[in-house]
Amino acid sequence: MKIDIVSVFPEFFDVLRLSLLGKAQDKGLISIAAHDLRDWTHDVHHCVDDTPVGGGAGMVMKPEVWGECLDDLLRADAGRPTLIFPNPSAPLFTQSDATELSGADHLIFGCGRYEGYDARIPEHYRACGIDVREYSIGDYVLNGGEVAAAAMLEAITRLIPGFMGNPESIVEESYTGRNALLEHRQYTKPAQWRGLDVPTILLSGDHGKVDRYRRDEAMRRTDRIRPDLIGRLVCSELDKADLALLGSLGWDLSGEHPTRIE
Ligand code: JD8
Repeated sequence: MKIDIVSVFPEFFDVLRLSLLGKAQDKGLISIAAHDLRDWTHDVHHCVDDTPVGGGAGMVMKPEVWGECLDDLLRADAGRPTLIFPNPSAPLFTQSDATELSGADHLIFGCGRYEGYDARIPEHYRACGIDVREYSIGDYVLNGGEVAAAAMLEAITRLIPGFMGNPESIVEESYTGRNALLEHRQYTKPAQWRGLDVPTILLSGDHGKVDRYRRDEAMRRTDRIRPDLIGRLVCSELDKADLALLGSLGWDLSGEHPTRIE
């Protein structure tokens, strides 16, 4: 996978040379290049922004500069490119999006700053037939798209086959798959620590009981912390123990998805 990142702070992405992302680059699984948007300006001040049309506070990123930059990166394309713009006013980026995009040939992240980028930038490239995505990473406001791009990039690349040392480690994770649940709590040695014990069942050596305990805990945590995820489960795909537990937690299981009994 080829990854280009455009930002007025390209040095922000030096961090991507660390840890697994660095190893994945060394293994040739991915290539990551961060570009300074100002390299595509032609004025002495390297201006990338201007006042909002219609008035208002702040500055908006100029379409001309983005257009010249993205045209160059798309021209040097390595397959079917996907253009991704972090944007707080866009749909939430999910594990499903990360899974889909982990199969992409070429990702180009466009990181905005100021009040954001001119809306015609994504509009233009969609009109050119490019796969353009705009995503938010959550309901809070950041100062720019760089943190969001790094988060999405990590969520995507860790799913690329060969990226994680142990592929099993991404199978049971939260938010993964059609019937996604939050993960159960994790423990390691020692079994007693500062008067706190690990759950006894985990020490039983009975893998069937341990699996059931972890599944029940995942259900209980999801019910408490993210009941919206319970509402997305498919009842016909749950086993009897799942259904019994959800019923005991106050969920109606008569429909396609669980609904909270009011
Ligand atoms: C891109 C500029 C800053 C946002 C005026 C503060 C994503 N979940 C998220 N929160 N914030 C962003 C995000 C923020 C950005 C840009 C993403 C480009 N800003 C702007 C609007 C209000 N300033 C984000 N993904």
